[in-house]
Amino acid sequence: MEGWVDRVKSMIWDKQGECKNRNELREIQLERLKWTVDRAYHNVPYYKQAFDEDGIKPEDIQSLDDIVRLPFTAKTALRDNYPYGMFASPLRDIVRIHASSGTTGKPIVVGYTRNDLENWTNMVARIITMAGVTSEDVAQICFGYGFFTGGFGLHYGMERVGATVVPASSGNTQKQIMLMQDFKTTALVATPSYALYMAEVAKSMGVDLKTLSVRVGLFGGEACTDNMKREIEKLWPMVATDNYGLTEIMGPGVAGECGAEPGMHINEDHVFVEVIDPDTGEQLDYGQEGELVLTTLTKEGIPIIRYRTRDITTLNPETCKCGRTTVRMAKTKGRTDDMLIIRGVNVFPSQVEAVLYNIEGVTPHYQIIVTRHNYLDQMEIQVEIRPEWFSDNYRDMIKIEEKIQKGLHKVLGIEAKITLVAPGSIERTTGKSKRVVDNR
Ligand code: DLL
Repeated sequence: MEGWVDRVKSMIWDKQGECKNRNELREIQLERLKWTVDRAYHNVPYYKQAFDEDGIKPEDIQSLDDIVRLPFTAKTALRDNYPYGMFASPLRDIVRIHASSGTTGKPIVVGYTRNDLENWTNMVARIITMAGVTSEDVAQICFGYGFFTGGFGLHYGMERVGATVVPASSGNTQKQIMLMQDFKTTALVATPSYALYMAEVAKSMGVDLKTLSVRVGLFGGEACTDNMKREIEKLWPMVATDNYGLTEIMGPGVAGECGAEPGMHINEDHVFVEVIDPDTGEQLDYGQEGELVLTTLTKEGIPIIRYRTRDITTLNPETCKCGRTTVRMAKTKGRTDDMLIIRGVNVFPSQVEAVLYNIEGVTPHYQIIVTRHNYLDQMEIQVEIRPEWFSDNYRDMIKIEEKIQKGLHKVLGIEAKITLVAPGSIERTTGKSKRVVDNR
């Protein structure tokens, strides 16, 4: 154990940045916060108007606690100011654009200056090192390259660490498996649901995953729950690590797991972190569950103040065994906008998932379908049965359905219709999975 902790401690990309004394870190944060606020106020008309409406001036920020006086930024601000309205730098200084499509309307657009790209690359390099990847690794990046920040973000971080990058992008799954065999890939970068799908495809190709060289997975872009992690580690010969980020703030590189203790270290010298009560907007203490709110501290292209991520988590400020002093965020419970209200009960897809994972015979592939009949919400959960459990015996199937129903009732206190579906019938994704279809 001691040897292992020493090994983890030696895997720090930027000791100065990641293991700072917290008082020193707070001083740097304050200086950077003042710079950010000033930049936003004087260069982004949206922020000038928002500050003026609240009667606040950049000079009012004299301590980190003053941040609560600043207005929140919501996704709509970026959407309403499409495409360049939130930029604080002239386009001639912007060297890269990324965007997040969302489901409706115009995408949100973000721009990076050269310095932003440099910082981003270092932030991702830290997370990659935390996960245990080094210049000895061959990293296959199966995130989409393009507007999505996943592909390019991990790509540049991996290069900085010195890993051999295989920019495979997403899709063409059989070829991905072939590349992994031939290139002796040791690090897989993907969404966790894509790793599960890849395992199925490998099986159908007759490839035994245990014969591959993949030893570590860097998963992000969507939740990698503890259950998903266990399932992936059962199927693949790898340790699955989680990392978190979002386009509005930067992309991947906001936070990542070191493996020494639970939680994802937040790159706090670049991002100021708060958790708030999503209903009242009040800042919560460490350890209390609420919505993650992030403020960029070094971004030139598009500074963002108090961004409401909608992701639900808790923060832990204790120094980690790995030696890093940065605050850790817990795996997210879900998004406030993913939360379903079914007949008044709050339901997160992650709660449904946790029940399913504990029932023998079902797969992690499921979808929640919500409808409304006679003013009453109905929740149906379609879940795939494992091929070896798939049977014509009606009774066997009913037994599994009842088990799921009971499990859900225990956790959520509501009734759901369970529909077992044939193996392979729920749509697979090479990117982020879609768990909920709300037809209300
Ligand atoms: O998903 C950035 C990213 C790419 C992070 C690759 C990590 C790896 P967006 O497409 O803007 O950006 O989506 C951001 O995805 O607010 C969360 O709801 C969710 N998300 C991202 N990573 C995680 C994670 C990228 N590790 C939104 N756990 C965020 C849970 C995650 N949710």
